Amino acid sequence: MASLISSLLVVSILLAVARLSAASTTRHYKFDITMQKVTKLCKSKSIVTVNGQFPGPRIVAREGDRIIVKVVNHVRYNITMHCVHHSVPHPNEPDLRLQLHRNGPERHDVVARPRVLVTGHGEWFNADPEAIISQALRTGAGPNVSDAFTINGLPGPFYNCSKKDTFKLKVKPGKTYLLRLINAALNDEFFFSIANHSLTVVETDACYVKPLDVDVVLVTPGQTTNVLLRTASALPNASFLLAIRPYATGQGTFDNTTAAGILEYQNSNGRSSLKNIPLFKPKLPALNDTAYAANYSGRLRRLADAWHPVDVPQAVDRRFFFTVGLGADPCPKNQTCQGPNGTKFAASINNVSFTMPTTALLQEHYQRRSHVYRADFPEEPLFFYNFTGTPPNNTFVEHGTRAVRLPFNTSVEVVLQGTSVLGAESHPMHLHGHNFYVVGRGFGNFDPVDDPSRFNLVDPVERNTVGVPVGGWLAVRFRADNPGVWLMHCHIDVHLSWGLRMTWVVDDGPLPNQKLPPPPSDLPTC
Ligand SMILES: *[C@@H]1O[C@H](CO)[C@@H](O)[C@H](O)[C@H]1NC(C)=O
Ligand SMILES: *[C@@H]1O[C@H](CO)[C@@H](O)[C@H](O)[C@H]1NC(C)=O
Ligand SMILES: *[C@@H]1O[C@H](CO)[C@@H](O)[C@H](O)[C@H]1NC(C)=O
Ligand SMILES: *[C@@H]1O[C@H](CO)[C@@H](O)[C@H](O)[C@H]1NC(C)=O
Ligand SMILES: *[C@@H]1O[C@H](CO)[C@@H](O)[C@H](O)[C@H]1NC(C)=O
Ligand SMILES: *[C@@H]1O[C@H](CO)[C@@H](O)[C@H](O)[C@H]1NC(C)=O
Ligand SMILES: *[C@@H]1O[C@H](CO)[C@@H](O)[C@H](O)[C@H]1NC(C)=O
Ligand SMILES: *[C@@H]1O[C@H](CO)[C@@H](O)[C@H](O)[C@H]1NC(C)=O
Ligand SMILES: *[C@@H]1O[C@H](CO)[C@@H](O)[C@H](O)[C@H]1NC(C)=O
Ligand SMILES: *[C@@H]1O[C@H](CO)[C@@H](O)[C@H](O)[C@H]1NC(C)=O
Ligand SMILES: *[C@@H]1O[C@H](CO)[C@@H](O)[C@H](O)[C@H]1NC(C)=O
Ligand SMILES: *[C@@H]1O[C@H](CO)[C@@H](O)[C@H](O)[C@H]1NC(C)=O
Ligand SMILES: [Cu+2]
Repeated sequence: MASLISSLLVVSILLAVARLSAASTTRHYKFDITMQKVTKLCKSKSIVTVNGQFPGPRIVAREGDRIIVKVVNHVRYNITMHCVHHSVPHPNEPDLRLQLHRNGPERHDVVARPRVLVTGHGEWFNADPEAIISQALRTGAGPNVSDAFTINGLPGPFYNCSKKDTFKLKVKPGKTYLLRLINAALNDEFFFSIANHSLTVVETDACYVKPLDVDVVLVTPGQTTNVLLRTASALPNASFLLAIRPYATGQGTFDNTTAAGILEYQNSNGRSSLKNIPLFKPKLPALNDTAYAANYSGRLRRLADAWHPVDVPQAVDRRFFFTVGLGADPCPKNQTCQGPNGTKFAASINNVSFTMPTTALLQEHYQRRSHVYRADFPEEPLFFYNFTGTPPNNTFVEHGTRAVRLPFNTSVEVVLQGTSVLGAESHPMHLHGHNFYVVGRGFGNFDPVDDPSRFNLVDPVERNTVGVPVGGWLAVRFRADNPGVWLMHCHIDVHLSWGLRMTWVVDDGPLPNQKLPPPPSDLPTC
């Protein structure tokens, strides 16, 4: 099976869901998976593409639509299709207008029809990413880092041979734009900023937040963020760089380069004012600016009012305490390993490194044949230590396909505790099938006595991917109201490959619409 890495790298399909109720339609797409020669950073190589495009094509649909995609794989790899699914509020959506209108008269006049601009951020590898991941899994070391970052597939002026490969965001003065930021990178969290322009965060992972004015946005792999960009009232005789560079917390080497695009003002005739001169650069936080990251994340609050009711579980049925972090596997006898101290890197939750079964968990669950997983995932670590202090001298992980089974509608609290085993690191944890509310966060070890009293149960940010602070913890709550089998995992692809994932099995509810639908009748049998 082709690893997630290459498919994620090149097949970033943008699914724009406009949330406007209208008669539903069926939309047909055909995807041909082909190799395509691409030249970047003075080097050419063949990459896996959808319909020859990099970044991949966009599917546009409205909520309630039926999308049928016919995928034909013409390449020699097995492919995992991964849809970077994100919702873009329709410009006429009453909800969006309402939110913006209530943000004061200054914003009132300009946002009747914000233009939606999508910027996907990713990495570029000169080498074949398949070769990189398989080398890493073989040697047990960290994978080679990327050679560049990209904005909508373009690295920009700070890289060799890339001046013409620069993303241009063309805007007009005196307008408000909705910028959709998508981190489609494998292994990098990004700071994003635009010179001389502040941004207003209005939505994270398709959930509204209280408008937050910032100069720099932090987006982890798997996260999406909508920001409003207000352009200067008059045509400035200047251009402005927009840039991404990583927020890096791990101990290994990382790609510390900067991808940039240009915010280019145009007059009403569509002509640029003065070509790129002068060009202002944004100020980005230091690569390890954890204080900024914590402050930014801590300020996000869900929009909570009569129009946007918050449904944070106030009472909790099941509490879980999960350690998330790195670990090691012994080196196989006949191999030489290049991981920590001659071992192989691994990663785990509660010291269980997830083994992906070869048969589909959802299918096994539906057919009530649970022999591929055990519903005994530990509710807490088997032994407690100073998680953010000196790590234990045995860093080996266990392996297993273990799940937590939850009755329908269970209200769940999970404390995710980062560990310092083989280096503390920020882990952007992603839950499938549900959103969660981020009710608490902090540095050091979670204190079960004092910390819960400070939980925000009023307007915590709601999302589906959130960074566990480096050397710290995070508390989330969600209601298990979506029957099925759902992975929760770190969205750093290398950590995911090393096993930093587990599964929730959510049982059916009593009502007909609370049951897992059967698989399609034409599902191939194995
Ligand atoms: C692709 O998947 C099929 C079926 O699981 C398997 O037989 C085949 O070896 C895989 N091919 C590659 C190149 O991994
Ligand atoms: C990874 O980097 C090392 C050191 O630069 C290099 O020798 C190796 O060939 C690279 N691996 C791949 C798969 O490109
Ligand atoms: C970029 O080009 C310069 C000058 O040709 C060269 O010295 C440098 O090694 C190149 N950098 C990369 C990353 O290829
Ligand atoms: C952009 O900001 C810099 C300082 O960060 C300032 O010197 C410059 O005048 C600004 N340019 C414009 C066109 O606003
Ligand atoms: C830009 O230059 C034009 C022509 O030189 C001038 O009329 C205009 O006022 C300048 N705009 C700003 C914002 O300085
Ligand atoms: C990036 O890393 C290289 C190599 O480790 C180092 O020489 C360089 O100074 C770093 N650049 C920045 C901006 O940190
Ligand atoms: C961040 O990196 C700088 C330069 O490498 C270093 O001096 C500083 O101590 C680091 N800060 C943190 C919080 O790790
Ligand atoms: C963020 O920083 C500001 C200014 O330093 C401070 O007032 C605020 O309390 C901080 N917020 C959080 C959540 O850390
Ligand atoms: C090492 O041993 C394992 C199991 O004993 C075997 O599957 C594998 O092919 C061997 N690898 C090498 C490089 O000999
Ligand atoms: C590396 O392994 C050796 C032998 O198992 C052990 O004595 C040593 O303490 C280990 N070093 C580290 C840094 O873990
Ligand atoms: C855990 O380790 C950290 C870092 O060494 C230390 O500051 C903290 O006091 C320790 N906590 C406990 C409970 O021992
Ligand atoms: C590992 O830790 C245990 C308990 O903390 C201690 O008893 C043992 O001596 C340590 N072993 C080594 C090799 O440091
Ligand atoms: Cu991680």
